Amino acid sequence: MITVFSADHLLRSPRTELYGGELVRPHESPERAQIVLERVQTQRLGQVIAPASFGAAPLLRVHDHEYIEFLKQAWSEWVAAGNRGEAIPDCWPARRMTQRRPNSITGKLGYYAMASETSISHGTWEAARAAADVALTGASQIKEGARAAFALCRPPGHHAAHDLYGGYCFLNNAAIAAQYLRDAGAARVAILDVDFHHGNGTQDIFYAREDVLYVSLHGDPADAFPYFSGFADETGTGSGVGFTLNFPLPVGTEFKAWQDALRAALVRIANFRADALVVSLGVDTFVEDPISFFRLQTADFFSYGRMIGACALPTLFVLEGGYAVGAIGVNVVNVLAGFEEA
Ligand code: Q9C
Ligand code: ZN
Repeated sequence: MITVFSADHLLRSPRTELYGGELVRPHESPERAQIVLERVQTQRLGQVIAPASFGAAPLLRVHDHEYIEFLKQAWSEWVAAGNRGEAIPDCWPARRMTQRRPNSITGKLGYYAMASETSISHGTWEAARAAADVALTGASQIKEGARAAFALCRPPGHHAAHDLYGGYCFLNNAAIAAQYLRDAGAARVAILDVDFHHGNGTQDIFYAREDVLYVSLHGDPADAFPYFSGFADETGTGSGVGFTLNFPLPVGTEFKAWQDALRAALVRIANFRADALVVSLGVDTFVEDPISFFRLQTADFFSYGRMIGACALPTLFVLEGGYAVGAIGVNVVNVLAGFEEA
């Protein structure tokens, strides 16, 4: 399958992540993408192409206009305000407070952030925009009839909601791609999210819709980030009821139990009769992942790639998380190779 990759991901290179009460070197690092790219090349998965530029329109199909303007301006406003570190929110519109948008950049960070680990730094917007173009270029391959494509996106996207960033995400690459496929004529698009974390952003964007099915397997939010989204009783709203399906799974989940949930997820996707499938592909389900608590082994990624391939749907893979950097390339490409073998 074709891989879409942009070296502009390198523009996203913050120095800090707020973690355990310290500012540490970010888990979501540039070397992640470089290692996945190298593995794609050494395993000869297929051609690697650069993205085309799709402009603002497909971003605005999914995200709020003022939110996009905020992302574009945030770093320069932060610097202009005289701050010396990276941009981190420290105040939120919490329960019973107003939801009015502040003027000050510090206020705006709190207004638009769903978490504070994700520092905004020089180049963040440019890298996020490039990642969305990578996903859109992958989607355009599907539109042109490819069986599959791999969007090697960085930064990731599934925590980014209509007007929220956080969880290392700014633009929801998978959601932007799914909406693009709808606009290109696919009547129904399914999104399968196998990242360890619940894709609160993707769920949010499609929560009231029956034309885009969102199905996710993830660490139980009672115990795992994003904590406030991803419970089994979140099933959609309005005409979207029944078109969100969450499988929260406990601490220490092994492949056998994870695979049972995947089987159930794939049954729902088959019944939905999707015209295309978008996979939010995070490999932070790996046993050695430093911030997660599932126990998948390297060979398991190949096995479940084959299960996804057996669905026989045009499939766009969009890279999300995975922080065991030494294994990220092998695990990601195992999913893709398993898919191709099905
Ligand atoms: N103690 C993605 O995988 N912090 N984002 C978790 C764990 C945020 C993960 C802290 C993790 C975000 C795309
Ligand atoms: Zn994740």
